[in-house]
Amino acid sequence: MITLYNAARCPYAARARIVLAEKGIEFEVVEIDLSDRPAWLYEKNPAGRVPVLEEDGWVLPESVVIMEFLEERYPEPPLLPADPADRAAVRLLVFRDHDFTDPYYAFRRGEDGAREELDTALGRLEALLGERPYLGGMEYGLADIAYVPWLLRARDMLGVELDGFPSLADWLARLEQRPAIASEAGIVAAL
Ligand SMILES: N[C@@H](CCC(=O)N[C@@H](CS)C(=O)NCC(=O)O)C(=O)O
Repeated sequence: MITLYNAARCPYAARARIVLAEKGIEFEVVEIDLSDRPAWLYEKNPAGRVPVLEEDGWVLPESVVIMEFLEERYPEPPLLPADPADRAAVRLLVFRDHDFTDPYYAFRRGEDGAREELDTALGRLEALLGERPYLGGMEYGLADIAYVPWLLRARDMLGVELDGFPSLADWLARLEQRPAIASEAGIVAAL
């Protein structure tokens, strides 16, 4: 049985939630209050962070590693492309997620100049999505799942309009047609 140590507000945990939902995996959720987290969480993840995935007593932290583990453990439906070069391109995009998340958090903290930096980061995604339907290429998958939690939060919690980024807005609208992403959008709306 799979257990997800989760926090609804956490975009990293959202990655695990979405992959689990896309693959139709049954799992239990243990919600962690990060402002008063239990001491035992450090036994599961010395960093004291969520998400943590547990499978029959074996624990795995780190959202990117969790996504990859789930992809290998439950290969259907595939969320990575078949071709090694295409897979590497997805992994590179995920590896560089901080190019988007750093400006996002700077904007959330209200730092000077952060809005411009966030717009630059949004522009990079817009350029990618002007060339292909999904961040990872022709098919939806882990690259989209890795970024969409921040896009939903930017739009729905931080009031970032996507009007100036039509390919990105279209990508987000297409993703929200998927039950796994619609469910995550619902979680964000309830925060
Ligand atoms: N690199 C980690 C980051 C996870 C993370 O930062 N989670 C946040 C919540 S969104 C957390 O648990 N924060 C608590 C803390 O930093 O003490 C991952 O990808 O899973």
